[in-house]
Amino acid sequence: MKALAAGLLIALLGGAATAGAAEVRIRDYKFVPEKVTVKAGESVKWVNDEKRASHSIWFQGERLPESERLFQGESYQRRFDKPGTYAYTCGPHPEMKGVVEVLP
Ligand SMILES: [Cu+2]
Repeated sequence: MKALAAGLLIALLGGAATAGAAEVRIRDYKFVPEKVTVKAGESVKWVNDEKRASHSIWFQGERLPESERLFQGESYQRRFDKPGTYAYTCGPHPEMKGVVEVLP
């Protein structure tokens, strides 16, 4: 039990210190999961699993430029320093939507 608690603590500390706290896979023209939650200072990584479609990550509401198009196996990562709700879409497929919730 003690070892488990220590392991959990290490996992939590590690999560805060390293990038890539959450991962979103892109498949079947969807962001999976559609909503992820991270803490301020953590990053989200998107990976395209599609064989024949390229996608992008676009936080249009913040007037940020669209990410590069991701082809199969390619990824994009963004760090979130401020708490809030960040909605995004895919540039070429506006019907693909996702949300990143950033907790303090
Ligand atoms: Cu797309």
